[in-house]
Amino acid sequence: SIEVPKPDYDVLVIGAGLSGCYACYRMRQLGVKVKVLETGSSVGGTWYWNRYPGARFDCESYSYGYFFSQEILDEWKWSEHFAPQEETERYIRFVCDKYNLWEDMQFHTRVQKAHWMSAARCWKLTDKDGREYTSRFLITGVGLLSDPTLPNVAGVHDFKGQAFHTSRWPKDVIAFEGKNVGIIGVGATAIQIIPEVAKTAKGLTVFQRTPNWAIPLHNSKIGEEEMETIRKGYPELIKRIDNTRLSFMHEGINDSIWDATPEQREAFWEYMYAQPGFGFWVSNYKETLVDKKANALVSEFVAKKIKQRVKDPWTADKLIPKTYGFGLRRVPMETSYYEAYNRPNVRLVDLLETPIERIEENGVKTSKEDFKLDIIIYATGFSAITGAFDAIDFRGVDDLPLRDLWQDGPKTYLGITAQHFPNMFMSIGPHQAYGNIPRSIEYAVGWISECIEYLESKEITFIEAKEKGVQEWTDHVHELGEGLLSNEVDSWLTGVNKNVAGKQKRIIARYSGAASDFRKQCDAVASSHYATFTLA
Ligand code: NA7
Repeated sequence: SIEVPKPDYDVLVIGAGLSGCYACYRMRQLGVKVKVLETGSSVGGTWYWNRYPGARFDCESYSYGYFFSQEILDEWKWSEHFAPQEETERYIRFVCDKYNLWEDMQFHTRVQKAHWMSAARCWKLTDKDGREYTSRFLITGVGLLSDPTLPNVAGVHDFKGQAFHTSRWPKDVIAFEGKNVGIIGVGATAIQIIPEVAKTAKGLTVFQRTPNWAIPLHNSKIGEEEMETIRKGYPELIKRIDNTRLSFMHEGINDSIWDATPEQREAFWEYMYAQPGFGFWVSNYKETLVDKKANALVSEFVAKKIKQRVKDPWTADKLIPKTYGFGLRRVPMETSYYEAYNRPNVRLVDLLETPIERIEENGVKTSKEDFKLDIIIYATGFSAITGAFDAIDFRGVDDLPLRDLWQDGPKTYLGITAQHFPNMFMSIGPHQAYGNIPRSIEYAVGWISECIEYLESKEITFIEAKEKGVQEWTDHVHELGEGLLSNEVDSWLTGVNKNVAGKQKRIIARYSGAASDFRKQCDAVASSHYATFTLA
């Protein structure tokens, strides 16, 4: 018989973002040989790539950081309620320093292929430079929003000025003084960067296709004393977060909009609009995101706010979404976003009225006008959720491409595994509970680590999701999505990206039940010793 070479590693991890760093930590705790492969030059993932001006959390810093280590909770000081990118990047590096994770990480390594080798019972990864790596298990930490996309308009590569996608922002400071800048897109990213660019640019033109419903972030600094209070409150905060639907610190409420008088509603919304963070979105009347009439009322309130804040009535009207209601896409959180349009140097262009015809050497040409620009910023988003998987040639049993398996939408078991892809585990894969992402990551990576620990203890070298499990889980995820108004709207949450062939149609890409229900089901599978999997 042919001798099968021993794999290089027990576990390979793709990506050194929050998933990959934590997976590295857990694998080392298990005492297995692990290697993390990362495209970038350092750790951070989302917080490494998205270094555009204004990039910051819109989830409270202390609810977003890792919870797994008491030492980290005790030692790290957050300086703002919603920390900026540079602080978060520093935080992740601090964690890697603390647990000396660096030595098991390899940077400048873009994984291009991940193939399951049936005979050798291992994964073989190939990077962009043709180097190969093998391991018995594979953990993907490739992120949810990590595969950036440019607009599919003619001439994107013709522009001679500086052009950046927000998530491929250079490390050098980009000066906007004296420059005419164009920003394409008005998603959560654009809504963070627009007020920053507006401060110094000579001219800023915002090219908007679909307006979004944004609400104020109300960020503020955290002093020493407040940080002490936050630290003391961690146990309680962690408990609270465990029980909220989206793992944010904001809790859903049970109050019905129909029990409130118009005056009470108004007062409640005024109060919530003045609160920091996602509260207005997730702690609103219980019908807001499921009942069209209720949704129309809250949308009317936010529209009124936009009209109050934007002086020019044409611009205000254009900034108000007409095709979908408040909260049905991921709500961007803003800091003086609407006020930016009151500056004389800022202008909004409605692409629904006057679409971009092409990008030219010196700017953007719409159906009506030529805009001469020095800098173009593409805040055009990502091929979300499955995009980072599509970007790698994943092959399972019998060389089956993952892209083929997921052609009509993802099919997973627990959002963590897929049939025909043995010994592969996904941290925040499709069909997992999203919301406060590090919470999803810590759970998934924890589940995966315990699973690998069990397999090792029983000398089991093969685990694969079964067709029945995948069918049932995928059906379950689809059922949970029924009745949610957000699933009737095109956005990255429903897997739509008009710039990507094959992403034109809405899919059910995420588990939309409560995070605690998601965890209960995964816990039950672990308690059954993974009885619903094929083990060998
Ligand atoms: P998003 O939220 O996907 O936003 C992308 C924006 O870019 C959105 O306004 C798009 O308009 C616009 N876009 C995309 N392609 C085009 C073309 N071809 N022409 C004009 N406008 C275009 O990405 P973000 O980076 O802002 O945020 C992603 C998530 O990261 C965010 O939700 C947070 O969770 C963090 P459209 O709506 O498609 O008309």
